[in-house]
Amino acid sequence: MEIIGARLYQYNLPLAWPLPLKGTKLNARQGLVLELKVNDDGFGVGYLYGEAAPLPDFSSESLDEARQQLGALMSSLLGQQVDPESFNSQEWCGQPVYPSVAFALESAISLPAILADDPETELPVAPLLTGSTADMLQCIDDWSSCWPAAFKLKVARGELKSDIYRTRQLLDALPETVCLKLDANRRWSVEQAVKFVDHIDPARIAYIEEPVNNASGSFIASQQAFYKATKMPFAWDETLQNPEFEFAPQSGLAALVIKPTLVGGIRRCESLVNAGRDAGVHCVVSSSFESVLGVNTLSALARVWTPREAAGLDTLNAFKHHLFDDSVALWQRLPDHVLQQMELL
Ligand code: OSB
Ligand code: MG
Repeated sequence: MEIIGARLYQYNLPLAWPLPLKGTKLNARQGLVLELKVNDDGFGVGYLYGEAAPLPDFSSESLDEARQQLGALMSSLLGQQVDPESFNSQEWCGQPVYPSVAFALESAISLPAILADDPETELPVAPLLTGSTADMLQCIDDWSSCWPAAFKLKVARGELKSDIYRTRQLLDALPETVCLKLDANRRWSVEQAVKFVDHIDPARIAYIEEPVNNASGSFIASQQAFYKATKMPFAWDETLQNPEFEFAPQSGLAALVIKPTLVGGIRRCESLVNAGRDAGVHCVVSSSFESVLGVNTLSALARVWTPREAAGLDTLNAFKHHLFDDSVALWQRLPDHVLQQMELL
């Protein structure tokens, strides 16, 4: 497949409510959409899309940095042959590529291969509980479809006592067969995490993502100390974003929460999925508040890599409106009214 054209667009989409991140609240989401015009041996001329949307507080790179690097890399790809099965942005570039940029490039170029493998089966998703405790209880009360195996809940954002109280209230409101996946984003001390676990029925918690801070020397050692003290399974999330991280099985490690926008592209994520699967660790493909374009690609990846695993893709509700509503067929150019919503860079 030859790359015969490339454009970069920037979107700015209002969010439905101020989205709490680590230090800030986000009112609008900005990101980049890469459009590649390609000439494929079998198909002919068509368009492929990828998204680079660094998330403030979570991504190592800023939007400006991603824009600059992606701009330079897409120019270097013009007139070049690439293989959708194996294109690796890191190898192409010969130096470190920002995670969001690797995701945009590798997902655009790999899209024909990903969609060729897509079983198009229905993907289980773990719904995200958001808003106030009352909002969450209302959401459970209003639930009318089949119950998912688990909901996801953020903890460790406020007082420990209110976390314990809220978690117990939600567990009481849910059917006994439904679990919670908790996410503490490394905010608890081991003592706090132990106290939390003491008050919660462990049978109802699938795992806690990165429960504790690095007071025990390293984040890895600290999560292990948490597990030793509680026997509550944990999951790696932030840890996977370290480019030096190499997978090793650990006692208590239940899952890898893999966010291609933050971890860096298809090839790296694919190798984590394979390593996790070989070790019998669950792999949960997750989003980072990308637009519907990025989330569609993540859904396809989840169906290909982990078709029976509940994915962490319930983030589109955070948007007031979407870039587009109908999905766009492979090779087709996005409609003009969609492209015109964005700034051409
Ligand atoms: O910590 O899991 C996180 C989204 C953006 C950044 C960080 C996180 C998240 C999510 C995504 O929680 C939703 C999910 O994982 O289910
Ligand atoms: Mg997490």
